[in-house]
Amino acid sequence: MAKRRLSKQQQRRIASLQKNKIKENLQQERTESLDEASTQTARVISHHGRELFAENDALETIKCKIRQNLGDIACGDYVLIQQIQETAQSQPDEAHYVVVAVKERSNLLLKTGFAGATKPVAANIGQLVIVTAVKPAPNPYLVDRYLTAAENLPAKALIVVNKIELLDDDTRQLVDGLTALYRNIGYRVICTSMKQNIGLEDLSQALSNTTSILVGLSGVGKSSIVKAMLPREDIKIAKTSEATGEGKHTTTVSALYHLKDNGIIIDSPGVRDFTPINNSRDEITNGFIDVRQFSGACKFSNCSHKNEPGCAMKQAVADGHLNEQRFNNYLRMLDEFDEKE
Ligand SMILES: Nc1nc2c(ncn2[C@@H]2O[C@H](COP(=O)(O)OP(=O)(O)OP(=O)(O)O)[C@@H](O)[C@H]2O)c(=O)[nH]1
Ligand SMILES: [Mg+2]
Ligand SMILES: [Zn+2]
Repeated sequence: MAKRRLSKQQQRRIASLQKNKIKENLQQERTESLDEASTQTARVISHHGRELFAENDALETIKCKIRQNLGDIACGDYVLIQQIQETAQSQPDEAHYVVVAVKERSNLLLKTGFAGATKPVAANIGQLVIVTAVKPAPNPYLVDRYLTAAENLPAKALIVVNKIELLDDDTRQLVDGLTALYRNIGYRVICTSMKQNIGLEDLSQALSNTTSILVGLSGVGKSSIVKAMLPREDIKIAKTSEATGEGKHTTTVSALYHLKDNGIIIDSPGVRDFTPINNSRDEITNGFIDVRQFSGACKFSNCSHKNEPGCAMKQAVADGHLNEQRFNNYLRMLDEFDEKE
């Protein structure tokens, strides 16, 4: 995991090197003629520095060390693991398996870590569940940034508004507006309360038959959702600050759980902020499902959608076919991208 700031070009180079590394590892896996009997595929359920827990086809949890130079490994990755020969010095609680390769992934959710470094959050994701709450209050720009990440993974997106029993006159307008906006552009929004068991059936059905990851601010109730679905699991939940409603960053590593109806859910640590890793302006456009349908329709092919005549997007806003807040968030994300490049 690089701790220094990387340019876009470096990031792309690293991504391509990592791809080659995966290929090499798979090649190695073929040529090294590993002991077939002791080698198996498993899925990473949590990852702690130089060790991880993986789960095999029989749903046994296996503690593993990680062979060096495998590149990023994330919760949700499929890995090839091999049994280690026990020696007289082996400790009873020591890992008896080693990860020897990371299988090719369908996608990898990254976030911007400290000082601009990228950090893997989870791999092989079918659905991004963007969890918001009445308290701490939802931030539409954060939701839009998560939605661009979902569109570009690509993965389905689902928006949850939790703690709905706390709605009062002050918050109702914001929450109703948000719910109507995202439903209008085609996203599913489920309002829930883990305190009062509201929306659990809808949520449970929306989480079936795919791997979902719960993302959002600290304290919105991501772990509480997993706990409500799996009451017997030992999942840490902490009180939010009375003053600000902010969470205390209780969950520190992503972890994967099995739900009914073939649902798999990954609980992830809450964020203060999330910046998707966009590699081009086109990716940002692709991230806005309502905006992208007007792309290519502007008079000038290099339209900045700001002052040019014949801008199809601005026209769509004027005609009420495109939500102004979404359009402004789109322009804001483009500006932030240009500043970074
Ligand atoms: N009032 C109310 N509180 C809730 C609800 N769901 C969760 N909470 C509370 O919100 C607080 C934070 O819940 P967590 O589940 O730890 O939040 P989180 O999103 O996992 O937080 P991080 O792990 O820090 O990212 C806890 O005190 C929960 O009891 C709800 O529906 N209503
Ligand atoms: Mg949590
Ligand atoms: Zn335009």
